[in-house]
Amino acid sequence: MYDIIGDIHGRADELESLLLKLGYEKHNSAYRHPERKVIFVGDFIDGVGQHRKTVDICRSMVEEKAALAVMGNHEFNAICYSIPDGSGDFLRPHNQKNIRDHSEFIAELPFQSSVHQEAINWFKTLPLFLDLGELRIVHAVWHHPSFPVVVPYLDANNCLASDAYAQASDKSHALYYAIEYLLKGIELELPRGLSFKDKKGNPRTAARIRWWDEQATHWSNATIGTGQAELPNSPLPEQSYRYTDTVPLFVGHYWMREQPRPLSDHVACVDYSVARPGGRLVAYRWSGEQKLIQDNFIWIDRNQ
Ligand SMILES: [Mn+2]
Repeated sequence: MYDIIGDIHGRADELESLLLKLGYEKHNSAYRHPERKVIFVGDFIDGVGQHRKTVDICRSMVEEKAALAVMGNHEFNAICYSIPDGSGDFLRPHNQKNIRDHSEFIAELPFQSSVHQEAINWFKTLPLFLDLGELRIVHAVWHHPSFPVVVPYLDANNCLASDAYAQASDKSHALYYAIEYLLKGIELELPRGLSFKDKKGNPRTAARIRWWDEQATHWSNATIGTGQAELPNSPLPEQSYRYTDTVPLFVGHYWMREQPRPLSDHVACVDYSVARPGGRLVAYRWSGEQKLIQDNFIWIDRNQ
C-alpha cells in the first residue's frame, strides 16, 4: 500500500512534516512506515528551499526500500544541464534563462562538485515511469504512444540509459518528444489564428489539454491554463490523447490549486504547488482502491 507524494521542489521541512503526519518515523538514516511505502512523483528540486536535505531524505528512503520514485522534468533538466554536448556547451545549454532556472539548486550544490555529481548520479537512477500492475505513476502524462519509443533506451528498471540523453535532448529525434510528453505534458496547437496569454503575459498558440477527462472533447472545455480566452465549440483533432484505462494513475507536475481531489475516477494529480505562496505538499493515501476518492488526500495546511 502506498502514499503518493507530490512535487517537493526543495521544501524539505514540509516533506518531513507530511511524512510524520502519515505515520513515517526516522530509523537510522531513513523515514519508514511499518506497513506502507511512499511513491515520489518527481520534481525534488528547483525553487527556494533546501535541495540537499530534500534529496537526502528521498534518496535514503528509496535506498532503504521505504519508497519508490520516478523522474520529474526538473531532474531530467538538471541531468542534461550537467552533460557536455561535445562542442563547448551542455545538452541543456548554459544560457541566461537556464542558468537562472537552475540557480537555486546550483547555489546549494555547486556545479560539478562531488555533492552535485552524486545528486545527478542518483537522478539518473530514477525510472521514467512505474507500472506496478494495480497502479501507475508518471510525472506528467501516461502517454501510451510514447512507451514504444522510449523502451529501447531504457534499462530493466525503466531508467534512461546514460548514452541516450544526447538523443533525448535533440529536437530532431523521436526520443525527445516521447520524454517531453511523459515528463512535461502534451500541448496541442490551437485552431488557426487563435491565441491566449499565459500567466507571464506571453502570447501562446498551443494549450495543455485535459487528457484525463473523457468529457473534454471540444476546444471550449478541453484546455487548461488558457484563462479568459474564448475558444470555439469545435472538436479537438482526432488524434488528441486521452487516458481511458481503469488502472489508477498518479501524476505530479500541474501546479494545481484549490482543494485536492481526483481529476477523474482513475487519475489523480498530487502536485498542489508547494513552491508557490498558499500552495501545499500533498499525498494520496492509496490502499488498493480502483476508484480514487477525495477523502484520501492528505496534506498539512501552513495556516494551522
Ligand atoms: Mn514538473
